[in-house]
Amino acid sequence: MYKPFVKHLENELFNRFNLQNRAIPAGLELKVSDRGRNPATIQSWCYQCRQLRKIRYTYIDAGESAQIFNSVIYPNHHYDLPLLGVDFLSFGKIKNLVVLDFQPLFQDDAYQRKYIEPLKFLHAKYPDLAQNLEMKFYDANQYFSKYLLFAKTDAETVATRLLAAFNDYLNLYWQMLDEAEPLQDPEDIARIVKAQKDYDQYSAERDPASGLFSSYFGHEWAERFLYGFLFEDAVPLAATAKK
Ligand code: BLA
Repeated sequence: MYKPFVKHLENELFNRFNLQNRAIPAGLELKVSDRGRNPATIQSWCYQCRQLRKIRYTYIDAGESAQIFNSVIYPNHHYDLPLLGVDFLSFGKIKNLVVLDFQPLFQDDAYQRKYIEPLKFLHAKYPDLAQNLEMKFYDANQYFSKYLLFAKTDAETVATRLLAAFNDYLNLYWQMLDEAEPLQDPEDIARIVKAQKDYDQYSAERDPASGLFSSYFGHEWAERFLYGFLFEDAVPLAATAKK
């Protein structure tokens, strides 16, 4: 269901950047579950280039029961740009949840004006994908923008509207990256390193997918996947407690 989106992202990335593979820890790049009635496969890809230090995307294919495309793009630490976040999910073809955002690292007004206001017109262009839903797992005011696309929708809308929206958001993101001036002050860079790390910690702790990973692939694999790949700069809670 979301495979055309993966293809689109890949084409964009390979056409625009000089990508290098970025290692995925052994055993995490591909896993097949034989647990449920429907076999589930989870596969991930990870790259880096001069402007982007981590580009990861993951596809879960559990046939009709689940199709999920998830991605985060982390700019190089010289850029304070938001992260590009993608989470497109379908369960049983009926429950479709799509989230697409420029995930802000900071919440001050200057940052909002610079990186979030430019999203306003795109957000307005896709009212069927911008439903102002309430968040249950995450705090909407922390690493989300007010112009995120967030919708519970039908397969028809996914098939006909989402690719255009995805393309528009991606293009704006590439444009911002192009125009961004790399920061040089070590203090600025340290602030970005910390903000990206905090994002990983927050996301690993809240991720509503952890139960889903456990149910398909087992708890141990799920924890490794979360802390060893998806949000590798996060520290598992148990480990912080021991310090
Ligand atoms: C919700 N994301 C979800 C849910 C799941 C995932 C299972 C809950 C769906 C439900 O309501 O039943 C799935 N999350 C994943 C998967 C991965 C993951 C498969 O990290 C990793 C492979 N989530 C993101 C990113 C964004 C994001 C990058 O990982 C940003 C665009 C958003 N996901 C997001 C939001 C919700 C969600 C906003 C709704 C959660 C809420 O209501 O608080």
